[in-house]
Amino acid sequence: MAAKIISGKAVAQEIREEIKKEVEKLKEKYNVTPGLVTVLVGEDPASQVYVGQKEKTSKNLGFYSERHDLPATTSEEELLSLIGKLNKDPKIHGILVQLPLPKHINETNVLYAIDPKKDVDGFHPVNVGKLMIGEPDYLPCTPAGIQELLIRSGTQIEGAEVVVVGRSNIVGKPIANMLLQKAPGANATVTVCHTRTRDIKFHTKRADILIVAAGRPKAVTADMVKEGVVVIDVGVNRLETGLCGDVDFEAVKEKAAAITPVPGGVGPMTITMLMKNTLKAAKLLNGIRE
Ligand code: L34
Repeated sequence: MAAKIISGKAVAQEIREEIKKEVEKLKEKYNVTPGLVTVLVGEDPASQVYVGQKEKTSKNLGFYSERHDLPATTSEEELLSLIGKLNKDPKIHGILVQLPLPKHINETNVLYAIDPKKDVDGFHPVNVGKLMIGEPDYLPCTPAGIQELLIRSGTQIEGAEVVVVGRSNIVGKPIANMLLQKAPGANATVTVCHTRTRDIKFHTKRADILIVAAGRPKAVTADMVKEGVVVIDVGVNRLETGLCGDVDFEAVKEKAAAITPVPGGVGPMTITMLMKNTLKAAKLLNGIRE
């Protein structure tokens, strides 16, 4: 039996409609317009695509939107100084500095510099810590998108065996943490595999839910999954033949109960969760509680 395809694109659209209505209400009732600034350093083509989508989506939702494209030669000091200004700008509720940054800039310093209240990526150590103890303000966008996809596709998360492949700070570590919380849409048993895992297949074969953020095409093949698994493919690999994920989609979909495609899976959800966080930031910074 072939899998149900979980369309991140469709779910993202549904959530964007919800956000749009809330933005209108915020404007009418409180005269507040959510403001998002994107900062891109350098000319990485993939980053340009993602930042472009973030800017476009924020405009479509009626946000105030600002974009700073800085040359690859920008110094860390210059970037930190820009962030300092954005931290103080009352029009701006969310600050997004697209990663990766050029090698001469220390990423940790930059993430520390963003006001945690405006950290709509959820990457500041304060927000990472709050997530860890189950008191998050801002969930990181890709993991939040994954959880939302699981919930809205009707996947049983509670008590499930979740296996995460990849341990990055952006995806693997936070999604593992989120799904093991004692909370609705979580309460799973979570295993995290990585490059030093002795026998990956041993773990992936046991998964009810398999989340793959390995950064490598066909990191997960059909022999590595059990019948009826739900597969979330977080990978975005640019091959000569086009975009593909980290999962051998064609073969795995014959065994899975449900699977996300690439493109049109997790990617659009990442963008949408950024919008959701920016809306939340606009409320938090203005003391609006609804
Ligand atoms: N600060 N840096 C920061 N925040 C983030 O949340 C990100 N990420 C990751 C890279 N750096 C970041 C993103 O935005 C990855 N990422 C991201 C965002 C969107 C998409 C993929 C990755 C996306 O929309 N993908 C489309 C295909 C787009 C294309 O044609 O390339 C998809 O349908 O999967």
